[in-house]
Amino acid sequence: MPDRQSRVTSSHWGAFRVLTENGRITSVEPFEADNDPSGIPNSLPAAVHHATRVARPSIRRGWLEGKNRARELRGNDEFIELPWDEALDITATELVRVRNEHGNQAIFGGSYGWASAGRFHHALGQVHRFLNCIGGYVSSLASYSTAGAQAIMPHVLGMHFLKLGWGAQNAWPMIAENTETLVMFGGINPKNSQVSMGGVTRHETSGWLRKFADQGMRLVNVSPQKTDAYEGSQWLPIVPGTDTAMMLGLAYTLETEGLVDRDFLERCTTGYERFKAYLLGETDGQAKTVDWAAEICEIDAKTIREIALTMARTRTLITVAWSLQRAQHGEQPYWMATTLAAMLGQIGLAGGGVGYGYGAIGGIGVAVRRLGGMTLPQGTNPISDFIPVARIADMLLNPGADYEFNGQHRQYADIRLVYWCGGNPFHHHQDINRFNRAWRQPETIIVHEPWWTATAKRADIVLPATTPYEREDIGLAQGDSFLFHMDRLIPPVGEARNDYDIFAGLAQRMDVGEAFTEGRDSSQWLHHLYDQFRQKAIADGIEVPEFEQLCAQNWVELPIAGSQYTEVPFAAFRENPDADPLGTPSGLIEIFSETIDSFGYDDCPGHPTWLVPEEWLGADLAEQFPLHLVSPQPGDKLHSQMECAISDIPGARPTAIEINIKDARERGINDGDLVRVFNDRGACQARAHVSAHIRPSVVALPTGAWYDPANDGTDTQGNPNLLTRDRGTSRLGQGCSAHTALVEIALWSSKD
Ligand SMILES: Nc1nc2c(c(=O)[nH]1)N[C@H]1C(S)=C(S)[C@@H](COP(=O)(O)OP(=O)(O)OC[C@H]3O[C@@H](n4cnc5c(=O)[nH]c(N)nc54)[C@H](O)[C@@H]3O)O[C@H]1N2
Ligand SMILES: Nc1nc2c(c(=O)[nH]1)N[C@H]1C(S)=C(S)[C@@H](COP(=O)(O)OP(=O)(O)OC[C@H]3O[C@@H](n4cnc5c(=O)[nH]c(N)nc54)[C@H](O)[C@@H]3O)O[C@H]1N2
Ligand SMILES: [Mo]
Repeated sequence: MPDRQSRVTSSHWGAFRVLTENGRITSVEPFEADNDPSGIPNSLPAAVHHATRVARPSIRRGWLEGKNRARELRGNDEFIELPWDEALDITATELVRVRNEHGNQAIFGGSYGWASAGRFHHALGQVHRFLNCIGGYVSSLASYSTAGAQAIMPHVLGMHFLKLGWGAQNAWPMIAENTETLVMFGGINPKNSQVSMGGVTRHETSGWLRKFADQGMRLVNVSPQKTDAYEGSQWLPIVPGTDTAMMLGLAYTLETEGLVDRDFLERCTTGYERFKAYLLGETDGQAKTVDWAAEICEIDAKTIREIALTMARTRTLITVAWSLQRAQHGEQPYWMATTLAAMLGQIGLAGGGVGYGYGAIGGIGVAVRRLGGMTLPQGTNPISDFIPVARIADMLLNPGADYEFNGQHRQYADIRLVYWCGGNPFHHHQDINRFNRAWRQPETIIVHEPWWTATAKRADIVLPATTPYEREDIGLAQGDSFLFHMDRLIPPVGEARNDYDIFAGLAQRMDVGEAFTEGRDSSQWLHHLYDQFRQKAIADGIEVPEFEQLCAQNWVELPIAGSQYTEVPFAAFRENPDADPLGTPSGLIEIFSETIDSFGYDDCPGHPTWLVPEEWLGADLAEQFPLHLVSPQPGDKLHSQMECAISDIPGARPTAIEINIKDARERGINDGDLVRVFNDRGACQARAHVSAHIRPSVVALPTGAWYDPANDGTDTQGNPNLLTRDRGTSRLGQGCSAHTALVEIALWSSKD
């Protein structure tokens, strides 16, 4: 490795140039082809060489020596550092013990998390392949991001939500050319589009929104936060959790003012009449008038009516952020938005209809042909049991308990060993105090991590993993036209090993070495997978350089940014629904679903419905906890990644919580004050950011802090998940419902 190097690499937040000197990363620079580069990688040099890197394999003393593994000491114990061979022997022996005594169905390997970009060294692919080789594991289904949507949308539009999100949306250029009115529920926040799974090289979202504003498109931002959309947008500061009510008010206007596209409803949808009976109040005695909606969502009735009229008279695209479905009954605004778009009759027209997740990640809306990925085969899992991903604490706390999920009656497994590689559940899971109790249940917890995160600190066996800069890989993402050779830029920090090499060492000790490696080391795998990908791309008519050539060039742009991917979504279906049916039982858009209705769920009935959440500003609980907490994604990083570097910045922690001027004044809070945020579930510290850009009675505390509790359990870093609710969105989706939470805030006093 030369002393000084400058090389482009890829990451979830885009490509950037890394400068190294004497085996250390000294600085980063933007990638030349990116007009709007993310600032996230600026933390990298400090983070990669940070004191919080896990230097050596570490095993918790109480687990090694204590009675009953001293599980209650997790998080308050010391770690003993061991040589790799010894640590791997102990880990393999423990896996064999659990497998023999309890079977593979006692191993939870869902291991949710974003890990790092890079096609081969993707931690989740690695752990799943390994666990499949040793007989399987209980897995997890769907994501924290979109579990509610993933459950509801196949019933409504007949396709997997990810396929819908990536493939059946209006691309940005089509919106620019055709859309006149863009109504954004939850906004389209360029802050979030800095990242995309596997990478996003050209950050386009801000540029498109600016263009939309400049060309005079009407932009409506329906969100508790003004900053969720481009500054020129009309801001409708909605009460969180009430979008379905507002959409019903819009729908009522369309229905009662003769603005519904009957022809579209008749040809392309089923069940409108049953929904209409509800809309007009025939089934429940409550017409969903604009006044009714205004009372709930606190957007005035006149505005709702005016927007409905504009939507009907202009080419309108309704967009819905992913955040709306990370809430109790999160399936409803998703279903209702499709229903509203169907009533407008613009689904299948260029720049019209409904779209999901614009701005949530940078790859959505980009006009790029989707290529098949380059992925390590995971094998098959002999264990069919799974949980909806966000139900992990429920499972660990209630082995054997019954639960419902999307029409299935299921039971939670009895988990004895948890294996986590590439995620940080003590950052991402809701109600951390409850999660702490759940985390005490398993006999053994194994974690691979580059850093001593809150999760690593609470594990029994911690195996230090490399970061992408310490290994060679290929960068390639859906919705991105660039291909990168990601060179190994520095030697492994401390004794860190690649996840692949760790698993190969364990597999060999468990007599499945050959099955796991197939005789290849990581470099051979990389060439092998790359060659497969290249052959397939060439067969599809796309030129891709040979490995060595890519290596020499560092990166190439593939010729896949193309006009053929600006097809109008649902156009063929709209043209002839019989010839081109959707994958729903009726082949049509299901405004009423017989399937969902047959499940008999009162938290997700047969058509879109306003269901009153347990926690919202209209709840009785709001007397005690009068502020609605939203916990959006952090603008300065990806989740909890590289938090160590951010938390070193003076004043950066605890995290800033945005609070309206009026709410701050009522509590004697000034900008910059240290505050305590609390409810019945827990408490954290935060730093007040007093602002006019958030509606009164709502506060926003971004995710991403490394949970670090004081003696009384109050988190000192500002992790919102001390306060969030750990319940499924509904029995249908069982997704994460983090955005449904009421809290109170007080000035911090030393007594606290
Ligand atoms: N309150 C609230 N909570 C939320 C959300 C919310 O909106 N509100 N959003 C939820 C959502 S949508 C998500 S996606 C989750 C995100 O939650 P996570 O995906 O768990 O968050 P990350 O910080 O990305 O965790 C990835 C971890 O993998 C580690 N890692 C990186 N590279 C490697 C590697 O190569 N090998 C190994 N072994 N480890 C590696 C990183 O150091 C990091 O600790 O949070 C969820 N939590
Ligand atoms: N910089 C950065 N970008 C990221 C990530 C990151 O960690 N950092 N994480 C990525 C991941 S994993 C995901 S899943 C996506 C998530 O993408 P989203 O789910 O779209 O993002 P959030 O930031 O959770 O929420 C967006 C906005 O929704 C608003 N909101 C909350 N509740 C409601 C409501 O009830 N009604 C309305 N109308 N608005 C509401 C909030 O004000 C919030 O600012 O972001 C991705 N992008
Ligand atoms: Mo996510």
